[in-house]
Amino acid sequence: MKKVITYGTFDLFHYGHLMILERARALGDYLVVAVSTDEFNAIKGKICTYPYEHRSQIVRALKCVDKVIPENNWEQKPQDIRSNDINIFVMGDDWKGKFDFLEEYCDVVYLNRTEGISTTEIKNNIKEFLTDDR
Ligand code: C2G
Repeated sequence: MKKVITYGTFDLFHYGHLMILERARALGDYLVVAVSTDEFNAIKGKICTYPYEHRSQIVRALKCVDKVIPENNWEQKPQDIRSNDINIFVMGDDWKGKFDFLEEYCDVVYLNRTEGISTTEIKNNIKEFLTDDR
């Protein structure tokens, strides 16, 4: 069984998130997704709209996701890879090169991001919509 892992915040879940998760899952037979906790997002400098409980529940509900674990810090990846018997680590290519050190533990694959959508763009679109209304 080829096991894949990927990490992310997955706030305001959107098509780009779905694409990376489905494409990550398609590289193997089992997908583990580590969802950033609210505390870790504070360290990443990200303020989430949805709390961890909701973000992880949405990810867990996807057909392509087999297991969800919390991402509490930057340092847990090697341990996650070992304890989940991971064969492939996947991230979007905005992270290209940043996780090459994990090649000591498993294959590292960067998949190209889905263009034209991001949590930030969604927030900006809503802001524009609301100001247009006034
Ligand atoms: N993504 C994508 N296309 C988009 C937006 C996001 O492929 N249009 C991918 C990102 O490249 C990432 C995943 O979706 O692989 C999750 O993105 P975020 O929720 O923004 O996660 P991030 O803040 O990058 O956290 O330790 C790693 C971090 O937890 C990653």
